[in-house]
Amino acid sequence: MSESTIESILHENRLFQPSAEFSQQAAVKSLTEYEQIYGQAKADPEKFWADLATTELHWFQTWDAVLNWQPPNVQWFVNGKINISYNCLDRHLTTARRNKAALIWEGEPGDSRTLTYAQLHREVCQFANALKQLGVKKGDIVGIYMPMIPEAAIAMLACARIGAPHTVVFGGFSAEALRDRLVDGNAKLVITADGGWRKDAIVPLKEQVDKALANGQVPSVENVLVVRRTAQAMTLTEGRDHWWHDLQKTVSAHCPAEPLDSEDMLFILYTSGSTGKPKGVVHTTGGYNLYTHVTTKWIFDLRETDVYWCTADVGWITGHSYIVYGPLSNGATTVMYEGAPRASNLGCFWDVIEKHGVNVFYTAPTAIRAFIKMGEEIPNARDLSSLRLLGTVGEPINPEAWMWYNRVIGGDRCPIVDTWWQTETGGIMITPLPGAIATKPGSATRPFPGIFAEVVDLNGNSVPANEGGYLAITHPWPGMMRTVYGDPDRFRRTYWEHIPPRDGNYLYFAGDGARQDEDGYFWVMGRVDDVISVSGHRLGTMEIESALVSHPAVAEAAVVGKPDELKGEEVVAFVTLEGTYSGSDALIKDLKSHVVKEIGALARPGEIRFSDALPKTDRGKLCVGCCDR
Ligand code: 7RM
Repeated sequence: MSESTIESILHENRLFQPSAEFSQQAAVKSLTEYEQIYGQAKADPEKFWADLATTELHWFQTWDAVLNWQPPNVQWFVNGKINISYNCLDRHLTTARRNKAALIWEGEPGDSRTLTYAQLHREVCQFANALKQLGVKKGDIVGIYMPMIPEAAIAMLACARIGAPHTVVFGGFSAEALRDRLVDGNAKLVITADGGWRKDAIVPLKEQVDKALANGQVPSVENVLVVRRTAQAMTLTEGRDHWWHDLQKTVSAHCPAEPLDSEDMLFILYTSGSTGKPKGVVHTTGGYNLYTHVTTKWIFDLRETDVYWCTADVGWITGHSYIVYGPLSNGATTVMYEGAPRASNLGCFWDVIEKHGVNVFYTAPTAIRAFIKMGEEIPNARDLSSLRLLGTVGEPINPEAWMWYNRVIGGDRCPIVDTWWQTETGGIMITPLPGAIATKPGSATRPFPGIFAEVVDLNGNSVPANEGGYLAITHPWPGMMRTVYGDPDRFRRTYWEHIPPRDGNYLYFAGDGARQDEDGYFWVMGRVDDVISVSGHRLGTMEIESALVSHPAVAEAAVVGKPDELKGEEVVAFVTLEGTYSGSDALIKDLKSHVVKEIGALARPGEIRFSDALPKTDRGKLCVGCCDR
């Protein structure tokens, strides 16, 4: 964040009340109602979640205990039996939602497709049977490396249906990054597409999978299931690779959802941390289903006829929770868009809103800042009057961007939900409930009912209003991550040991700095660890440093985030070279492509500087723009 942004966040006190019209129709209609619900949840959190689990979800069998909390290990709805694919599909088929659009897909270049709940259910069942035919069983981990096409959601739901945890790897990650994640997760099968569209170009996804799997680098993978999307040239390896459209002809559309244990693993999603390789964040079935369901319902305030659009990629947690699981569990119509704003089509987002009459729109501050730069004539030339509610996620939103979003996109009539949460939290944690909580530009406002957040110091003491500290969550919640896959010790160290327990009560350390103002509103300032955020994407500085030192020319590397007007932060790398190398423009270019090859384009350094030596702490650790925490 720039100093002027920090300055404006510190002095921001404009208050925006939802209109009476919005509040009257909202799920939660007033501050009093929010406080009443929040109070009930506080008085008896287990009853609060259990009541919602009963009224909002289908269970094959009810639970013996709501919560088993043995910090840092947690279980929700112990021994309950549930299937999130059933909750997202089957239960809607016996209602008027059967022939309602579940998924509206807007593809590049110009394709589109709508799947009703009945059609989506059928495809998911077929896909699940194809997975079974390829030997996938309950508990087997399935890698998904897909473009933004309906089959990405279908594949996730098919895995969930048979109890095979998925691990979705963002299609912008490199073959190397994909390989590392498949190895860590011991994936048995990979689902991919021949290619995908990314800003007017085709990304050869299948080719990347071939590279990742080459020379037995991922011995656990037995089969690759390939969806045809771009129809470009590629090769299928006999016995290993299968076209989805071939298998689809052979499989039945009957596949009952497997009753799973509430704590059966639903997915692993890798996210960057301050040290080492990305962590496999583990989420389980029952708690995650409940948490994404209820947050979607109250925060996005969905009505039966709404068209809802979240612009994230399914490769990130936002896509998991708020394109796929949360909206479908609610029986909503969710839009999935394969494209992205680009020079050749600056207005594409607004075209999608106009074409499909989107009512609720959820995007990232980095996108909003890019739109501001393109000029308001572009959205002004489209009909955005269908919009009723706007949301943001991923990084702090600067008040100027908030004001622009409110006026130009929201026409001064749509509440904005600035939602703070993380891969680890499973769902949104701090956010306005749009009919109930007045907003302040740049503040995520107040915790969701059932979430207990505080700003504390490193001893776990609450800090006074308007003083900075660490954002912590003081009680378990159903959507919380269960562990780091294969590394429970790292889970404990990363989230539960920075702050000592208070009277035996463990606090979740979010890794963000924050303050609470005099009204109790939270202002999240950004990461306090060595994680940087480039266009809202989390990257560990150490990951990029490791990528750089794996290049033969590099002796040492130190990476920092530099404030950037559009991207939030930009990667800047300082490197020292091995004896025989000297710095040149050609080497800079080469090092940048090396990082792209090792991690993906999102990690490409904006700047690389050569240096004779790098600063070290007295214990010999590299220290550039960091503290020795
Ligand atoms: C959902 C997601 C998590 C990190 C988190 C923060 C930052 C996210 C906001 C935000 C300020 C927000 N998951 N962050 N939302 N900061 N205001 N509304 O982004 O795991 O990829 O990133 O993102 O630093 O710790 S994530």
